[in-house]
Amino acid sequence: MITEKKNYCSRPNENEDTDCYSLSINERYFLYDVNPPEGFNLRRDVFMRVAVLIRKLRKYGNWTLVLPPWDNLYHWRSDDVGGQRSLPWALFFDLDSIKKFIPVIEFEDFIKDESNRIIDEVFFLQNYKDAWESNNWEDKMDIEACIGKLPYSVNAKGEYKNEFWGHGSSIKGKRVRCLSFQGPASYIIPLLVGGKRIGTGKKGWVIKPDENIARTVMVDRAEIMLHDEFGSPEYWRARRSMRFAHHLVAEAKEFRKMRLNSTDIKDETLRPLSWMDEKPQAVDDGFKKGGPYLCVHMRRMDFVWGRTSEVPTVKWAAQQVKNHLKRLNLVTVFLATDAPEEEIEEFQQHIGPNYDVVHWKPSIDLKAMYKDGGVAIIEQIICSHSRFFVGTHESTFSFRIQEEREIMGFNPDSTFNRLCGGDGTPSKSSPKKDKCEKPSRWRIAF
Ligand code: GFB
Repeated sequence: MITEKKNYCSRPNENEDTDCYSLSINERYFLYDVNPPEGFNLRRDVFMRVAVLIRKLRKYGNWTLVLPPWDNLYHWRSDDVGGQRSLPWALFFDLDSIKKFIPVIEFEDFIKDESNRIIDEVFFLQNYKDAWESNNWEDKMDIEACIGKLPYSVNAKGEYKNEFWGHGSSIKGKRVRCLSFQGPASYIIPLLVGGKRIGTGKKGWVIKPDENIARTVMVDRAEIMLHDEFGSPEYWRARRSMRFAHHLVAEAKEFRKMRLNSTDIKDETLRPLSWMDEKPQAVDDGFKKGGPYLCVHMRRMDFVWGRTSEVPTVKWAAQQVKNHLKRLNLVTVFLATDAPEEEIEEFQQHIGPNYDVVHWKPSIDLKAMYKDGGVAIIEQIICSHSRFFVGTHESTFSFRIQEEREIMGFNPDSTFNRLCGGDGTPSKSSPKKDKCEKPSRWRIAF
C-alpha cells in the first residue's frame, strides 16, 4: 500500500517541460543487459545511454539503476585468474563517483532483498524487421512478436529463466515481452512509468504516470537504445562520473612512476578529486603535457581476422610508431595490446634497439585480483597519461582512452590519431602510405 507521496519535477536547468508528478516514494529499479558478444568498452558506452535515461526517469519516480555484473565477457579469456563470472562494478569503477550522477546499486546487494529475485517486467529489445530498409527513420516502439528465438525459457511455475549474469538459478522474470525499438533511450520512458501510444515519431506517446506499474524492470539488448544526447554536456557528465576504481588508478600511477618516469606533477596531469569540480581546459593554460612516452593501442585478435584493410600488420604498426617517436623526439613507447606474446616480441624486434618498448605484464597474483578487465583498464589509464596517443581504427577501447584525454585537457592533435591499416603498401583506403582517414574528433562539452 502506498502511504507517502512526493513531488517529482524536472530539474530547473533542463530545457524540458517542468511538469511535476505526485508519486509514491517507493523505490523503482532499472536493470539492463547487453548482447553477449559485446566487449567491455562498448558496454561502458551502453551504461552512459542508460545513465542519462535514469536521470530523465527520476523526474517520474524514485528510480535506481542496478549495475549488471560483468559476467564471462567474450574477450576475457585468461584461465589463470580464478574465474571471471559475475564480477561487481566496484572492481573496475569508483561507485561513489558514479553515485554523484545517478543512484546505483550492485546487483549482489539488490538481490539481498528476496523480493527482488523476481523481476516484474523484462523488455527484450529487437530492431524492427524493416529497420535498415526504409529511409524514413523515426523514433518508435511497439510490443510485437519476437523476431528471433528468445533466450529465455519458462519453468513449470510460468516464470522466465535466463542466465541473469550468472545468477540464473536464483533470479527469474515474471513477464518477458519483445519490444521493437528505434530511437534514443528516453523514448522508452512511457513503458516504464505509464503512458499511452498516440502515434509514432517524437510525439508518439503521452506519459501518464501509473502507480501500479512494474516496480522492477529489465531491458535486455539495451545497446539497441541510442544515445539521447551524444556529445552533449549531459553525455560528458555521465562519462566523467565513470572514474576508475582507486586501486587500479594507484597501480597505474606506480607503474608510470617506476617504468615511464611519469608523475602527475611532472606531467601536469593532476585532476580534481571529484569529476564535478572538473572545468574546461582554459585556453590560456595551454594543454596538458603528459608523460615522456608515446602510447599505442594495437588491437589484434578478432580485429585482425575481420578488418584487414583497417588493421596494420605488426611490422607496419611498428614502423608507424617509429615515425611518430622520431618526430616527437621520444624514445619510449608504451604498448597496450591484446596481442599474443609472439606478436609483442615481433613488435619489439621491428621497433629496434634505439627505442624502448614498455608493456604492462602483471604478476599472477595481481591478475587474479584485477582480472582481464582490470589489467586492460590499467593499460588504458597509462595510455591516457601519455604525451601522444595512437589508437586502433573503430576500437571502443581506443575511444575510451580518447575520451579520458579529452576530460584531462590534452591537445586533440595528441589524442585523435590511429594506426593506418594494411602492410604499408599504398592501397585504396591508405593511398599515401600512413595518411589514412583520421579518427573523428569527439570533443568534450561542459
Ligand atoms: O573493450 P572492447 O569492447 O573494445 O572489447 P573493441 C575488446 C576487449 O579486448 C577489451 C581486450 O575489453 C579487452 O578485454 N583488449 C583489447 C585489450 N585491447 C586491449 C589492450 O590493449 N590491452 C588489454 N589488456 N586488453 C569490439 C567489441 O572491441 O570488437 C565488440 O566491443 C566486437 O563487441 C568488436 O567484439 C569486434 O571495440 O576494441
